[in-house]
Amino acid sequence: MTENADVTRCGMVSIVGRPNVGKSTLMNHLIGQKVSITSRKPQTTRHRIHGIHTRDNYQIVFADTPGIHTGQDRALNRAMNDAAVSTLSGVDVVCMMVDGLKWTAADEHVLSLLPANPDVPVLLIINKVDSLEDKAELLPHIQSLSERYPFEAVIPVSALKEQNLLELEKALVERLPEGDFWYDEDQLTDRSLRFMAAEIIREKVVRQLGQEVPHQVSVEVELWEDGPRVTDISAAILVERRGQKKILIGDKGERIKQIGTQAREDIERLIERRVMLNLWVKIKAGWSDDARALRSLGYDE
Ligand code: GDP
Ligand code: K
Ligand code: MG
Repeated sequence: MTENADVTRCGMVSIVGRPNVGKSTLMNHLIGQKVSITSRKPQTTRHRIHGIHTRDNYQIVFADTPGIHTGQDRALNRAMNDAAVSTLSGVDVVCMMVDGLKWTAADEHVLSLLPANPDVPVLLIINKVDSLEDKAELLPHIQSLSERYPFEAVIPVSALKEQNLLELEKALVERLPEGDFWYDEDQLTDRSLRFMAAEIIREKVVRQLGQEVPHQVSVEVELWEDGPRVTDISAAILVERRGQKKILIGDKGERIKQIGTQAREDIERLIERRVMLNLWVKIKAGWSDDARALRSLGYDE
């Protein structure tokens, strides 16, 4: 296989599975201890945390699902449901992880949450192969699970003993889209999420306007405040000219309102919190200081 050194790949991978199959262990061993320490802080469980694994020409962003580890109480099913469903959308690859040859009702439940007609690759990771008593049983097990769901690939690993992790990485990377890295190469986890929020807003601007406003549009998140119930975000959409600003705002602010609504919905999905999004349009060139808050978009309390 010849690799073009200039091509980079970057995308998001979510790993779903019942508690204790080894999801966190895999993240730790791929990314490093720092992420696991960070993600164990209780306050981080409110947000989706991303673990970032960067090599020369690829960056795998793992979507961690803290909600899936919430213990044995009656809320477990619901928590698993919520966490799994939220990480099944908007990612590039989905992995279901199981523990060796074990198959429980909770595994069955996770399997039932996988999309019937997946539009992204779904892989099966069979973890803890180091502790298998009878390795001959692995193949029939893989075959029977493959009959249950159209997994694109089945990859046996040991997260703890770091067995077959390179093959897993390879399987993930080849399914990621080509693109620039989202994060700095030395960043292990994403705490601010500002960059992705800005990208979401920019995406909505571009989608709303098509060719009318060329790509000089940039977005700057100016304020991000996590309140007890709502995250307050103010962002400036920076354009070159007064005419572009007018187009962006639209008739009676209709366009900027739509951009704000769409962006807010996506940001809420990303950070799993309610968001009050305040958008401004500013002219980059700087001769005008008439930027002002156009609308305050968000939930009515
Ligand atoms: P999670 O709940 O899915 O995040 O599971 P954890 O990562 O917390 O792992 C649960 C338990 O399984 C821990 O005691 C791990 O040490 C153990 N474990 C994880 N991966 C492996 C593995 O590859 N082999 C073995 N033998 N144990 C593992
Ligand atoms: K655990
Ligand atoms: Mg865990």
